[in-house]
Amino acid sequence: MSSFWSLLILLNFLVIAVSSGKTNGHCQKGWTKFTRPSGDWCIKIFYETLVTQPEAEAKCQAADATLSSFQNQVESLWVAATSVAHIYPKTGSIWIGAKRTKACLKSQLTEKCTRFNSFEWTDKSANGTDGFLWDAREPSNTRSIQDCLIMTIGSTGYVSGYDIQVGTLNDNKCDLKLNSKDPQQIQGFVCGKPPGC
Ligand SMILES: [Ca+2]
Repeated sequence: MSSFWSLLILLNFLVIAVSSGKTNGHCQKGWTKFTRPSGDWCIKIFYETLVTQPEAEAKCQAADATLSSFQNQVESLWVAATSVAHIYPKTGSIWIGAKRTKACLKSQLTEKCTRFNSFEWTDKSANGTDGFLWDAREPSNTRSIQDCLIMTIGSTGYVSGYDIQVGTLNDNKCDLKLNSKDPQQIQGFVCGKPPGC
């Protein structure tokens, strides 16, 4: 675990170094800048339990933002590291901006519906598939109702009771509400917006 934490601390410094460099626009205080092929993007994690995905999206929009997608694993690692440091020693999940594609509604993983086309980013900024770091058995689309996306958060490799690796993605139902004793309970959501908004 010590090397895990060292990596996360290093990554945080790296992101701070990158985000404090010269760029086109500035993110508001409390938002962290990432540079994407489509332009700069500001991300902030909000911590709140018992929010559904539509509620999280509405809360992001109230901050002139939207649920943030992941351009790549620098962004997803940063979200994993920052949120685990905030909720530790608790574990849980964070909503991110992605939806099951129309073509793969009701579908489990097949030759046609893969890890790279079963979901699409919704923040209108991220593109490609580098940000899809799935748990080994996800997206499972259990009971064919898992149309939204969470990242599993924790410091122990796997969240207790669930065989899901921390820092990886898992599809789940959009109105997911787990009680406070559930190790996978929603602990927050990631919002994103362009600089200057
Ligand atoms: Ca799942």
